Amino acid sequence: MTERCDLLITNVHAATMDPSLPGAYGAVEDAAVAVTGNKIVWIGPRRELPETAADLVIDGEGQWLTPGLIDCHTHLVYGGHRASEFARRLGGESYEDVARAGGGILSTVRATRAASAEELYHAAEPRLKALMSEGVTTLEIKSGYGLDLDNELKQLRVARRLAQHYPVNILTTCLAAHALPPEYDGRADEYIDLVCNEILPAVAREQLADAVDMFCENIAFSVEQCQRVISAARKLDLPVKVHAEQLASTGATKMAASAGALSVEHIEYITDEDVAAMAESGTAAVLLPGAFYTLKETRVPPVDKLRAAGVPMAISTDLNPGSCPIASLRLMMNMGCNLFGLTPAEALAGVTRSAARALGICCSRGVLRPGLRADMALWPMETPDQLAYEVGALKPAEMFLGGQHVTAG
Ligand code: DI6
Ligand code: FE
Repeated sequence: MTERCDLLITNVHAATMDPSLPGAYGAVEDAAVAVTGNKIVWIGPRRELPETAADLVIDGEGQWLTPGLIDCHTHLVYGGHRASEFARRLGGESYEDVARAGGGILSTVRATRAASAEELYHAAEPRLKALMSEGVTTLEIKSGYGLDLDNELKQLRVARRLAQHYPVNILTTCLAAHALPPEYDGRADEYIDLVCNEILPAVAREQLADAVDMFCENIAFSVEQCQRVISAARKLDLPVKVHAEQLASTGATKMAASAGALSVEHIEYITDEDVAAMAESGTAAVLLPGAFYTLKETRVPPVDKLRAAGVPMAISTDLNPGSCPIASLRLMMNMGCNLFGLTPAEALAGVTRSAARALGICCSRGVLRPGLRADMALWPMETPDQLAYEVGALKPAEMFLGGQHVTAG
């Protein structure tokens, strides 16, 4: 009997990233992929494909097909820029010095509050297009530059609006506990009350966030304050993620893991015990080499230990105006290898399978396998190692979102 499907891609090599297949890429050479609706229905060696009729057949011309890339940690909706701070840091001031002097995140809060939703939307578009042009089919966008009810809602609505207008999946995260707004100076606990009792419930009512994040750091919120945010998120049935131990060891990772967080992010300063806690709870590590590079950090996250413990390691841009104004996930893959010691295959897993884990969407995305979404990128390359090795010129020849052809960026 002849099978039928909507889209059939043949004559491709597939880097499925399926861990149940052999090899670091779960590669299937000379493969075929059948798609019906928005899902993959068959994938395997072309010679094993059952007789199949398709509405559209694409000859992949021997190129490589990968899952669409996933940027699982961005702050890409914001007002203004911080070029002057870049110059100050080059002159010797640290990120913390600038933050404590009222610059840093708070400078972007002022610009984001002053911007209209329309202005934020237009400022975000080129950043989104830059990511999409490199094969990104799913990304996360955090709030955290509003720091009051109206402005947090404004940022999240802009993120949702981008998702309506661009062929890309966007998950949104409420990061109201990002920094202490100036009007709450000296009253951090009261600001956390506002986050827990007003901002998060309002965000949940409007279904504006898919998760809740917080900045647990000496220059931001304490472990106890973050625990309160996590409890509030739990009551609203929202999963949590934590910016943890980027600048110092604080205990944030252990707390987040024991609270069942989806991911902890940055984690340059985590200990062996923290790694064990993450392995135990299934919390993913999100590595952000662009922030490490921009801030000229020297302490690298313990990649060998995370690998040995089997903790999924995602890689992301952290795209933001302060610690990583770099809209290139492919450059982050390269930095993940060169700066943190990942292999090229781990770098690709970091922006596909493990990034899906960090977002809580691994049942639908991040791997090429029957039953999962047909979000895919086709690359003119000879080996998937090229994705971490080359930056700038290698772009996807074709991209598919839920089985539909999309024009990159
Ligand atoms: N960690 C980061 O890397 C970003 N936020 C955070 O909590 C930086 C945000 C910024 O500097 O604007
Ligand atoms: Fe961040």
